[in-house]
Amino acid sequence: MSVGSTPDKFQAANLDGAQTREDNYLLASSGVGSWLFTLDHKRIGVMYLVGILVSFFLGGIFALILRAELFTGTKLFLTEDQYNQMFTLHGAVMTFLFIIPSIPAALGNFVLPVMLGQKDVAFPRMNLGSFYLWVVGAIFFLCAIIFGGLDTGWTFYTPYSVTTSTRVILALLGVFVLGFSSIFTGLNFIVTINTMRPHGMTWFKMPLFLWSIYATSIIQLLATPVLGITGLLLIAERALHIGIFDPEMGGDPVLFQHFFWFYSHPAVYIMILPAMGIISELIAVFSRKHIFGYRFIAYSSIAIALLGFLVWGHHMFVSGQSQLAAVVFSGLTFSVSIPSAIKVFNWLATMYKGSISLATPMCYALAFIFLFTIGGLTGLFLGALATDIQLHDTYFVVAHFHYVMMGGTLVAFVGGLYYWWPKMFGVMYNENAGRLFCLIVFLGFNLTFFPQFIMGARGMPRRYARYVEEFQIYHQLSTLGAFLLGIGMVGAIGVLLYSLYRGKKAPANPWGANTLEWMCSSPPPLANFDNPPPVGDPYDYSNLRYDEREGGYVTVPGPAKKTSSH
Ligand code: HEM
Ligand SMILES: [Cu+2]
Repeated sequence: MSVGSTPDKFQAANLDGAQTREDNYLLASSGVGSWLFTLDHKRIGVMYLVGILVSFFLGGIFALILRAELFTGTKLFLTEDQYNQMFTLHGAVMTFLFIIPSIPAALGNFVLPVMLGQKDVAFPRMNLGSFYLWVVGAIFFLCAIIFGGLDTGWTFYTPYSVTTSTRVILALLGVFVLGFSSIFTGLNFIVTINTMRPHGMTWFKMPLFLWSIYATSIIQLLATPVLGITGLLLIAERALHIGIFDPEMGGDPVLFQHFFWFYSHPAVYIMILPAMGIISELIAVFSRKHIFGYRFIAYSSIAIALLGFLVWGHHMFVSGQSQLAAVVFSGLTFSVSIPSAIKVFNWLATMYKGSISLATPMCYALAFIFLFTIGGLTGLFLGALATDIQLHDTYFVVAHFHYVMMGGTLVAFVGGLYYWWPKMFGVMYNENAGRLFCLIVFLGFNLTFFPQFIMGARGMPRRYARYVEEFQIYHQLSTLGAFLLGIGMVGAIGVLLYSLYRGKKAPANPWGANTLEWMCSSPPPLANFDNPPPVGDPYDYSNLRYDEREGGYVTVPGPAKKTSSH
């Protein structure tokens, strides 16, 4: 491909390092108002990032409180009621405020238009609107926490959620508003990808991160309304005493579970698909090899999105649904493993004989593959009808979903954050510190959650504040791991924040990637590109060469040259 025609302007802007205000979206205008009313997707992405990290911090504190209480089987400092509230808030904040919006709304918002060589998303006002809906939803959550708490679990299972005196309605209003935020983001991304791909970027020249965001957006659009309506029904039932889900009033609690999981199973793919998209980018770039099986990875994102709609009943094997339904849901559940496994095989094949560089984002990508594989395989134990009867509602489930959500999505999010950080803020972080904290996160994570598989398989139920002595050793390992993990996470974010003050100036293309966002300066100018950048194969690295003077990669014209590994 010919990227030799990269406009000279960009090169010049990077080389002398003197950016004007227009060359840098962070400086383009100043004052609080210029951020709060901005329509620039990059600034909206940064605001989301701040909000999401604050939520993560809050959810993390709740988690450490829970784990500390569980250090012994008897009461330390939480009553049973307080314990119930604590695990509910931890789960609800992490799920609704952090992990669902994390990659699409923060990183996606920043990266997607630049990856398309565009100035912005299709509907910039709607984009800002969806950020403020997120803020309003978060405020409802905070109000629920402050004015009486919530103790239903993040799943709001009926009939308990109809009868508890905690603030179910406030929390549900929060979920409802957050749902609209998610729908708007998805809609915006679908329209942007459909209508704003630059000349030459056919569907199959689109970076895989964008494929994964597209598939995610389809789920956000189709599944989220079901959650919103379920929330409204539950509010109506509590406020007006209409019997919908509560059998006391003639309602059906299993109906609630159907509605809830019809959203919430697909929602787990809202969490994991964008993560897989990031991993595809990282594995190719840091192996300096063309991604293996591009089309399989692209199609498998869509397949996961569609199959994900058919398996919700695997959360309900013990709910009293019909035997036939249970068998069918169990069978269908296994079908989702196929496209997931395809991705893992393709990542491994990409790395095979690649020239692998263990930069921090790549360390997170490798951690992802390891942890996600464990999470996915243990999902099969849960998806198989017979084994799930034993494992249902035990710590095995807790371990499973933390391996996929935290070991998967969160690890990919942090990897992606390290990867795009130089682009976002124009500074390089300290590699050795980045790698060190990645290792601590990895070790802390496994120490926290691996013992939970064992205690779950031995019968330790989830959501209990007290337990018998037999389980103590597993809980203690898990609690120690959680604090190690906490140190790792604070360190990992700290390394990035520190770079804002002390980091070296970032070149346009520090990693030698070939997707379009690396063809504008770091940080990007307000309008991203003066001229649309030329589009080529996003995974062809043959024309990129490391340039000492630039401190990053530059595009060289002409036939393939051997690339120096970073
Ligand atoms: C792809 C990423 C995945 C994510 C993010 C994820 C997330 C979750 C979450 C959050 C739960 C707990 C729900 C609750 O609070 O009750 C859960 C449970 C479950 N997961 Fe996954 N999961 C993933 C993949 C899989 C796969 C691949 C399978 C099967 C092939 C699977 C099978 C199950 C089953 C059967 C349960 C219910 C277990 C029970 O409650 O008895 N999951 N998962
Ligand atoms: Cu599920």
